[in-house]
Amino acid sequence: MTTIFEKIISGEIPADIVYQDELVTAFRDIHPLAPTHILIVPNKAVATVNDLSEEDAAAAGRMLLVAGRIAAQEGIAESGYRLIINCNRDGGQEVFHLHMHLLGGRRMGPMVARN
Ligand code: DGP
Repeated sequence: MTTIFEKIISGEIPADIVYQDELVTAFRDIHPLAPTHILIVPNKAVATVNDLSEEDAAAAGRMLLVAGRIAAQEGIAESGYRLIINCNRDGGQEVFHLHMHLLGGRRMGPMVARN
């Protein structure tokens, strides 16, 4: 099933793209939860972390490298930031195209809400 992120990667629908290469694309979240809230996604449509295979290792690694580079560009590398990947229902995943949230520009608070 095609997700909105595939259309962003291909340029079919607009997004504030901050980085793109042959493996990954990064764009600003439409509903930012912090001054910097960027999504980093593999260009290949992988639904969740559960669906990653060995052939996706380069893209998965690139997501992490790009996160650090973008954090530096955004001026939050030293102050710090949080990287989040939600998976399926309990993780709170809404869009089923693997994505890493890069959040920063303010204190992020507790890692997860206590129930
Ligand atoms: P998650 O809950 O981890 O699946 O997060 C999905 C994120 O995707 C959520 O923070 C909002 C963002 N999002 C959903 N639709 C769009 C869109 O069309 N454009 C952009 N830029 N972000 C979107």
